[in-house]
Amino acid sequence: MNEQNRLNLIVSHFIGENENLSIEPLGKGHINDSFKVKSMGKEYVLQRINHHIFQNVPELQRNICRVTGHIRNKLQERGVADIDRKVLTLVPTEESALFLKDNKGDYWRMMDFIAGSKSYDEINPELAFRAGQAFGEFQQMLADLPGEPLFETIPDFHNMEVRLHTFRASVKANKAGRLAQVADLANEIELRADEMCKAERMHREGLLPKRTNHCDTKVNNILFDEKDRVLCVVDLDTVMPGYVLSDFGDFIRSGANTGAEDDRNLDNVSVDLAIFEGYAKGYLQNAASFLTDAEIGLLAFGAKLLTYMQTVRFFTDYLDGDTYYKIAYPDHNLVRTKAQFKLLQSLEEHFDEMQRIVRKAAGR
Ligand code: GN1
Ligand code: MG
Repeated sequence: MNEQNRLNLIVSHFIGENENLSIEPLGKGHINDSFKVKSMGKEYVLQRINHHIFQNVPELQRNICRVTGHIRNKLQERGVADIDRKVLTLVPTEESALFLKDNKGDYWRMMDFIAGSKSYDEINPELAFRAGQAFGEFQQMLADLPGEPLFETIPDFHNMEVRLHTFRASVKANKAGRLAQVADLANEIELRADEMCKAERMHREGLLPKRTNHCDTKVNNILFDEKDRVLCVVDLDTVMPGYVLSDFGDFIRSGANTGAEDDRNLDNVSVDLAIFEGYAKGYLQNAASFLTDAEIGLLAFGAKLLTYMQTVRFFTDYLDGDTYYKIAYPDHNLVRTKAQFKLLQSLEEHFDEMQRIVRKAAGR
């Protein structure tokens, strides 16, 4: 069976047999494969879930179902209009399952495509402000999620101590034989390791709580409408308990970079403080009411932490021989590592300014 027929067949398990189906690749995610499906005037997103990374797909999908159900209820209570564009809607299979496992062992899910939506890889300060409001509100809405804590879809996902442990094991194993040319960079990672494990230490001392976080607040995981108003937060695979530093820091890492995540030209890469300020103001407008002083005091550090963590993650994958992230060319993970490290250096340079911006936006 060719790939197109295979996709058609998979889609039919969710929405039935269909003559006039169009299925096209969608988006730039590094992990799952996404497709836009059009059928009888309706649009959907079909995704092949990377089950090597998300190893418990039933629990993953149950998380998403709980999260979207809870948000939907909140929006209904508030009398919000146009709810179907403000929260994701999963499409079950014809057997009412939240995913399909095919005969090749691949896992699939479908959801409604949010009509008239778009995302950005680069934004301006005003849109960063709106994205900040949206992620602050997202955390706020999930603060009273009933029932047991969400399942950790990737154990220790944003645990810096564990990430460093894995990194060191990869350095030691040097599986792809790539270490010699990047030894200086490995040294730079070690120089910062102790500082970057601060959040884990503070958590153990009871000084930093875990809350329900999105854990992938990449700038392109927020959808805007035709007038650039925020519609919806997407990519809910990693919603789980974590530190708010994650949701603050990962947006800065991805949205407040004057260059690209994988820029070869390091001169392009630096922190854009106007975007930093926009996001901080928007986020704190909604989150200042529930954040502790300690959390607010750590937000700027969160930007460094998530950028450092991403440097370590790309670096680890490069040393392992590219087994985790999709790559477009052989040294892609090294290019990403260097670009993230350059951003980290810029964040370090501007740290005092970032602290001032956060303090002013929080009003404390
Ligand atoms: C991955 O799926 P995507 O591209 O939104 C990764 C994030 C990284 C990001 C780096 C499950 O996100 O944690 O920050 O790449 N997702 C997972 O761009 O590892
Ligand atoms: Mg993602």
